[in-house]
Amino acid sequence: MDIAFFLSNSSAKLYYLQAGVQELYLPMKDLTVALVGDGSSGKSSIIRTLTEDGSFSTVYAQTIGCDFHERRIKIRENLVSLRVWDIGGQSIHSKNIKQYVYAAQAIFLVYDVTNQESFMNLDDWLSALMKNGVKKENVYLVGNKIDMVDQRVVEEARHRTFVEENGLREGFFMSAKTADKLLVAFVTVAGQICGIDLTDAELEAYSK
Ligand code: G3D
Ligand code: MG
Repeated sequence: MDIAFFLSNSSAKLYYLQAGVQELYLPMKDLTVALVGDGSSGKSSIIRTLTEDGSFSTVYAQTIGCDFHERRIKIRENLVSLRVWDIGGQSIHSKNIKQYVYAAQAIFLVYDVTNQESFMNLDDWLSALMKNGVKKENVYLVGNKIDMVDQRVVEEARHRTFVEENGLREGFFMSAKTADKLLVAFVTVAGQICGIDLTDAELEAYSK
């Protein structure tokens, strides 16, 4: 079975199971986000936190060897089907990377702000993404584990310089452990994909 058909079909079924009657009439937009970055930077934890409220599904896509997750977010009068891919333990050189990033409108390039090496390896991750046809303007830098204030070794200024020098779309900080600033990052990207310019006050409502 074609993977795209399988995913969209299973997504539709879940939608009807989970959505309230009112939501059935909202326009639905799809947003696919792929998480990449060093092992232990917190990719799986980010997804776990994102889906903690249970409004969620997980499908293991055997064909490309990574997990597919989904969460619906209501943004103004739009319902966004947020589909998140977890690369699992695959390495930067994996042949599967191409299939994995292929369908994504947004790539979250994740590093751990307490781990210098995970930041140094961003160049390699970015080249791997470019080699696989990803556009830099679709890449968002994510500095995770900001709750570990005392162990932090990558300062905000270096994060911002990396975003600017590499022409990435935007940078986010978050903590998968405390959920601080996590949902708002996904909502920001969802707003951009939907062409909705969310105000600071609206974004604040999604901040923790
Ligand atoms: P990965 O999927 O990128 O490989 P994981 O990373 O999500 O498996 O996380 C690796 C370890 O970092 C886990 O700890 C996890 O609990 C921890 N972690 C992830 N995000 C955060 C965060 O925001 N803050 C803190 N303090 N820890 C985080 P273990 O001990 O299970 O290996
Ligand atoms: Mg993982």
